[in-house]
Amino acid sequence: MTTETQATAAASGAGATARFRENKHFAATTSQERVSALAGRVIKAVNDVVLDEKVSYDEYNAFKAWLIRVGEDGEWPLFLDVWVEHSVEEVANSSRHGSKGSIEGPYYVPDAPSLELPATLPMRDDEPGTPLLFQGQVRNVAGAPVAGALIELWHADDLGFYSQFAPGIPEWNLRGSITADEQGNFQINTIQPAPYQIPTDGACGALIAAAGWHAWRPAHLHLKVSAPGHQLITTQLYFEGDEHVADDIASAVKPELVLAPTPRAGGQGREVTYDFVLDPED
Ligand code: MBD
Ligand code: FE
Repeated sequence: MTTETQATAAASGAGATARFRENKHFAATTSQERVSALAGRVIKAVNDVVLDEKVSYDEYNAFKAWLIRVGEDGEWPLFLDVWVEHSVEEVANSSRHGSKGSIEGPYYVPDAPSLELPATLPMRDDEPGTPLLFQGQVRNVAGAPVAGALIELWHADDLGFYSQFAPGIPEWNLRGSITADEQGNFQINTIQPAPYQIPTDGACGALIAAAGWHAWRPAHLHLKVSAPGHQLITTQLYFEGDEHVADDIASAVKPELVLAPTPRAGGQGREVTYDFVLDPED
């Protein structure tokens, strides 16, 4: 039987690689000058490390073998999103005045099912985990409600696995598209996700083990919030008290993004309110 606990790096990596190829359209407009400048700097940075650290042939060959394995395991999306995307996000969102963004990571899937308010994310009858009511309002930078904003929410389950990237989970489990009401308000019922561990059996896990690093991201909700006339924001929200909030391997936590849920009034589980502020389109 296929279960979540048999998720492998190669399977989730292959899924993330295939997804990326399907979804992404990148600018074919990068000029020769820009390619030369960026590629030249990356190559020089690597050469500088070789010379400064007096890298041996054994180390060079281990590096070459590891790079080959990253591709074989489908882990280029994972590697890049864990160790590089945070600085790209910092550049992209540096002039925003509204809510803080964070990295998208490798496990977004567009067109998740549309849910009515109050929403409940698709989940199994016996979905493990603490129930969480996530609610709030979407506003613009002037403080006015943004009617009908679209909130896309996706997150890992109580074992830290994502639907469509680990076996044995229903297709849209813990993924949904929610339209806020006329006042920008939304209410979404879900479960609290578990911390996420980088797969230990792939190339990224091998690097982490060889370097003696830890392999954890704090538990997180992934979100994309958008509305006509406003800039889409991609972000993540974390949970106070999670030991990895202070040392996320993907360097994607910001203090403004840490939630402090409270026991749910008159109900099970916990609840938390978080308001999004969208920047106008430029
Ligand atoms: C994740 O769940 C994630 O959000 C990122 C950024 C990288 C790896 C796994
Ligand atoms: Fe994630």
